[in-house]
Amino acid sequence: MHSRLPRGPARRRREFASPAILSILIVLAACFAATAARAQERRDREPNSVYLERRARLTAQVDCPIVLLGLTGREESSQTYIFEQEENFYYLTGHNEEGAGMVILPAKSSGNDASNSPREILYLPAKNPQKEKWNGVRMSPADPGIEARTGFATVKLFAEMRAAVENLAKTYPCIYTILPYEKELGGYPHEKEVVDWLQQAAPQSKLKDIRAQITALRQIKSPGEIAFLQRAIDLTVDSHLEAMRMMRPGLHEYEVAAKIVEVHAMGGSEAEGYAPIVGAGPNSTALHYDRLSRKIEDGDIVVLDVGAQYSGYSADITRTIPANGKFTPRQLEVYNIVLGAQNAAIAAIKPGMDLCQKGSKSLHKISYDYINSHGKDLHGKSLGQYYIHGLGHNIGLNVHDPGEYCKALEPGMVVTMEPGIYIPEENLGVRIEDDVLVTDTGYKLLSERLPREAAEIEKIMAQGAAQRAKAAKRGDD
Ligand SMILES: [Mn+2]
Repeated sequence: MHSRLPRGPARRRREFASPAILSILIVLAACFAATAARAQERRDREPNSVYLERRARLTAQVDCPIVLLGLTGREESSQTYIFEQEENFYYLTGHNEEGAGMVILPAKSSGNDASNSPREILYLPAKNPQKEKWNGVRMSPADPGIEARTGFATVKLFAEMRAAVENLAKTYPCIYTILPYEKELGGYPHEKEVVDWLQQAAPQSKLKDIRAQITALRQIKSPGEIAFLQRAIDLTVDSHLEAMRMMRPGLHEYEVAAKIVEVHAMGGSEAEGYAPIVGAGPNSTALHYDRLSRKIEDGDIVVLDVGAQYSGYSADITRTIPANGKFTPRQLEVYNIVLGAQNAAIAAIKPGMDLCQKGSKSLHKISYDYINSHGKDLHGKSLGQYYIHGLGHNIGLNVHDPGEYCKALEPGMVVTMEPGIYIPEENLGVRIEDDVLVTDTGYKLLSERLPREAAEIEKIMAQGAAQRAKAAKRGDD
């Protein structure tokens, strides 16, 4: 499950000043500069040739220029905001700094544009030594070797981008960009601002949406992306194992979450893919439980849904474990139904199957039918009604990467498999979630190292308890 919360539009930075507070602002200016958003330092990125090839695959599909803008870094005023590039822009450039833009021309020339005009231009902010004293060095068009660093044959000042778009509008009847997915608030504020900017620069051009073409590319992972995902998954497996070893009644949910984040960060993860979910007892039945405040009690079942981010890519793995190290008979019964449903769905993964809720290719239906035909609730009713979400989704630069649920799976896609049963009446929620690469003939379970069998989980928890007892005894000596 688990979503990265959308960046709050309500927290958009507003810039205004009245004369009365101007002097205060001047005094405080240094403080504001010091607390400006910092850019997320990603551990690694793919070679420039990979981003270049993605752009080439896009420009081969269009007959008009593609114009995209990255995020500005001013989307939020929160003190804890860390700049992360807009995902589609990052996917096509690997550029993770503020205030960039890009114009790429269609591969098939319309015949009107001068053949010697650059086909790809990256626009970057001018060098600002004053700002760099606070925030560190940023790339700029004047940097020696900037073309080789960015992988763009032409790199220009962002201030020149608008005139370039105005010129393109004289040659081409249309411009491709990412249109807001809903008319009013969708994609707010970034996508709406880009469209407003384009409409002002090129009022006569028809704007066309390039989102579907980029999404189609993003769904098939490159070898580099799979390596980053595997690293994120491995860190997340490590944190789950650590959580299993430390879990016991008396801990608070936030203590377990803190350990998970520590394991991720110490292993090189630059951020959490999403806010960690640790839900004990009744909280196990809330899909996106986010308070982390409960003191974990003897007899609780605990849902742990966490994912490290590595080089921009997020894992998404869930385990459900007994707080005291031993599943009750009822917890075990429901746990094994979810595990059986997950195993049935995973076994059926191959190209051609899909994540649609219905149909003969539906993996979801396989998991639902399993759950609905095993076990009962307290009233003798089937359990299908307690399986209240989809089976899985794509992961990638976003923990909920874009993708069509009813589109056939293809080799190179990486999806989650996460059936669940949530029975509030019994304070019993169980979700098991793993990350799977679709291959030519079937699948590869990327999170295989993390045990799913109840007995194996209990064994790891018992080892953790024994280690704690030993450490406590040493402390007594
Ligand atoms: Mn998920």
